[in-house]
Amino acid sequence: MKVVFVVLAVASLSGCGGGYGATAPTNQGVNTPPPAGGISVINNSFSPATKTVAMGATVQWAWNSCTGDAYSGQMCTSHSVTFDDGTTSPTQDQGTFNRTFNAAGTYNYHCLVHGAAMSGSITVQ
Ligand SMILES: [Cu+2]
Repeated sequence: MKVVFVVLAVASLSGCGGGYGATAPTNQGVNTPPPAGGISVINNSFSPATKTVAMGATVQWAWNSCTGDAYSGQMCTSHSVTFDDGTTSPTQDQGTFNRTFNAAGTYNYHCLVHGAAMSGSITVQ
């Protein structure tokens, strides 16, 4: 028993020394915090859901829809930012999307995957 224990301990030590991330899951997700004034895409809502910006402003949505960790595995849920006027982000489970607003008005959007239950609006003044 003692010999087996020592062998296992050495094996796990060499595993740690084999290079950081060498055994990490390949589908590890990446959450992206939104920049100041940006909007977080979470499960299953936009935060903040309503926002007012000045004409000419660029708004960034950042996907934060991955849960879990590197040990148990991460689950990343797909969402989109799809405006009523047809402008849309890809349906994606991580990353960002930017839109610049050059005309005043209210721009309603929702997630193609989750429908009206996951919606928001940008008011441009
Ligand atoms: Cu969604």
